[in-house]
Amino acid sequence: EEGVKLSGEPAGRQIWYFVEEDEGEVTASFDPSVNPNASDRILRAQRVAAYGHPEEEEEEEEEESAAAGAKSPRDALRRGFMFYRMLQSEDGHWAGDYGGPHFLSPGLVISWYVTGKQDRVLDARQREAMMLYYRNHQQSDGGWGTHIESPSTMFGSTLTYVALRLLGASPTDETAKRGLEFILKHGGATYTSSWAKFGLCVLGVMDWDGHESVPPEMWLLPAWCPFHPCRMWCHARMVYLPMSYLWGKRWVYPFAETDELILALRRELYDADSHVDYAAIPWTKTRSLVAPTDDYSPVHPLMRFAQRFLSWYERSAVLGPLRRIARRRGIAFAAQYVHAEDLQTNYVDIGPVNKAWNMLIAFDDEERPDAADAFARHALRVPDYLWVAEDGMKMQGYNGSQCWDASFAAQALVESRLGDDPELRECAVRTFEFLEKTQILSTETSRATPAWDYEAPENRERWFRHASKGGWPFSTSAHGWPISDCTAEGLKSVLALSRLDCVKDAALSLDRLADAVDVILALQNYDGGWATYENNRGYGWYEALNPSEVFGDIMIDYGYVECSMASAGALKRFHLAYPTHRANEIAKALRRANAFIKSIQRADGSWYGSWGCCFTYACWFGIEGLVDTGEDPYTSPSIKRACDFLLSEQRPNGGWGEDFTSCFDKAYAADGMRAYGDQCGAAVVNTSWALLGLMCGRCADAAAVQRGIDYLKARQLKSGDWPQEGISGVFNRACGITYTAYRNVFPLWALARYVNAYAPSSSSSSS
Ligand code: LAN
Repeated sequence: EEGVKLSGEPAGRQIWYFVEEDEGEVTASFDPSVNPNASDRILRAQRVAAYGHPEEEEEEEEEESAAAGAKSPRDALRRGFMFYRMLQSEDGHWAGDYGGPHFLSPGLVISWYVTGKQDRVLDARQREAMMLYYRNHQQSDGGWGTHIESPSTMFGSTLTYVALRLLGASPTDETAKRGLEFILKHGGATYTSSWAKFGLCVLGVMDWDGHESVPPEMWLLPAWCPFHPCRMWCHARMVYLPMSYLWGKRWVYPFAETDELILALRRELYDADSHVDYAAIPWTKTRSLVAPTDDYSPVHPLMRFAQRFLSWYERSAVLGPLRRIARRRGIAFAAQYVHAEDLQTNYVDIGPVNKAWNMLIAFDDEERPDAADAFARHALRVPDYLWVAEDGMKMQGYNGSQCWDASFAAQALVESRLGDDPELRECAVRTFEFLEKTQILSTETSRATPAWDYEAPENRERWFRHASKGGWPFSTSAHGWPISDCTAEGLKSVLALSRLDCVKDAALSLDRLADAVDVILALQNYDGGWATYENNRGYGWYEALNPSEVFGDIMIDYGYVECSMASAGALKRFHLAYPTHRANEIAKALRRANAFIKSIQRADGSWYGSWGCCFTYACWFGIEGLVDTGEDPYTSPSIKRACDFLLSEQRPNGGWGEDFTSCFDKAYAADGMRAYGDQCGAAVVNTSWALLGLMCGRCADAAAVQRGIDYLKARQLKSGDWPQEGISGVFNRACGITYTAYRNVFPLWALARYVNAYAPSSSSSSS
């Protein structure tokens, strides 16, 4: 874009460009019934080719694998790293598919459509590849799920159908026809869930009367008020923010009344025979409708009451003049807040949902200081969210998982003791360089947002932000929102890498490490646990006000076993390296963390995983968290119970497997992975988590651990890669999300731990 530049991007930006020769690589032959998880074949093939993987080596490998039975864990480990290093980008991060949810790209498509279908937002190639993705993921009942492994929901289906039509599919198109059949069979679009209704209202295919109130006045409440949205979990807050602006204005696509496609959708979405008169639909009565397929968190009676109160407030004549003034001021505040979020994140925005709506606001709001180029800047950041795999082009759940994945790769590499190996040294150095560049620095030195002083206390307070300086983000420093466990894993990683000879001299200064420690210590909650981005600011009863229907536990930032283990572990490792810095506070923090982690252990010895699938993930965090906070693995009853739980779930073939339904149902889905794992229902990622936990807990059943390790070896592909099985990430209880790096980093890490820490006999057998 002429004249418009994004501010500095030190590392990690992932963008797909169309190159003529690649045509045809994204194919319609993808079969979701075999496995809806694409395995990132396009990227991986390109990286391996770019690395110049020599043909001879392939042959050598063939020979080697002929003697597969003799392959030791150490060989599997080396082979795995030799493969994984080829996927590393020049700047040190590992790119990968972070897709999974089906409700994200339709928001972007709606935003593209209502802002005038500009190619700079989505060009023809991207639109075509998106259509292919929708076609590839249509299920046998004609619908689409909330995410790739979910049964069809109205949330996924309505949004995808509308996006498909906006991108050019005709109503007689086979995919569109079957999609619409699903929607109508489930009652028509009035039965879709609230976030989908929002998109339909913006587009002009649902009346705003069919949408519950999202009053922007809520931002004007005093901050002490328990209902002030600053207490919400930041992701919910940042979604309801642009929603409040657009709802407050009852923003509708300006050409809705004359656009043929919009008029056609109004006829299609509600009734099979087009008998329903769109104008005659009793919208205020359809507001609260939702199909049973979508109703994961039924709206609580308290929220229903609040919604009725708000709709009375909306109609009240007496309150009219007051409401109009408050509305105007509320919208003005929301507009400024959206602008601040754009600046703080370099127009990336915290996530894909607010990205689409903030972009629309940048288009609409002519009063903001950057009005001249705000939309152009937003458009430049759209590709950051788009990813291409063999199933087509998708919008990712974030602008990538760069920092998170790199920190696991780093720790696995150090634990493997291969970091100084001549063949892996460069990989270690690059990983360190990436992590160094990705730490969020002070405003003056930040390479992310030089123009915006987000660290200034007045800005932080005004926009309800926690301190950023010293933190690490999940993706890139341009994104800039630090997270407790990303900061912690970042800190653990740079500390670990700094022990390598090849990194030692570049190690970070104590100042920078101490800044990270400050961020982590400040994020510990009164109960001793750590939440995700911020301290716990709200109350448990807030959940009764969750209006989303499809998601659970989104209203406040809770304490999680994952964030708590990571944060405590980082403090512990920092303390070992710098025993005098904030020593008393760290000791106290670790004691409180220990009590918190124990307090959330379940009766069966397990922990529930909120961000990975599921109990195997959380048990690893739980056990490691207890060990890091001082528990002796040989004597701790809590650790023994956790190990016993894991052992009781081991499959006969030595592996472990559970899938997304564990998270959804909050009960171990022992048969889950049968669909996309192996025939016994085991899978490499779950197996690795279970093994990491068991080995950290010094599990006495060495034979069980050995069988798990044999399983990982047996599942390794000749190339050194592992197969892509079921979806391994999750959020908000009800949505799966893809982590393509997990199938490499976790088996590698488990093998590394086995070889160097758990199985003394194999570690003595040379290197
Ligand atoms: C993420 C990704 C990272 C993840 C971990 C760091 C792994 C976790 O330990 C803490 C929670 C966090 C930060 C997390 C929270 C929820 C996110 C942001 C996501 C799963 C990525 C996408 C998701 C976001 C909410 C998706 C957009 C959808 C909405 C409902 C707003």
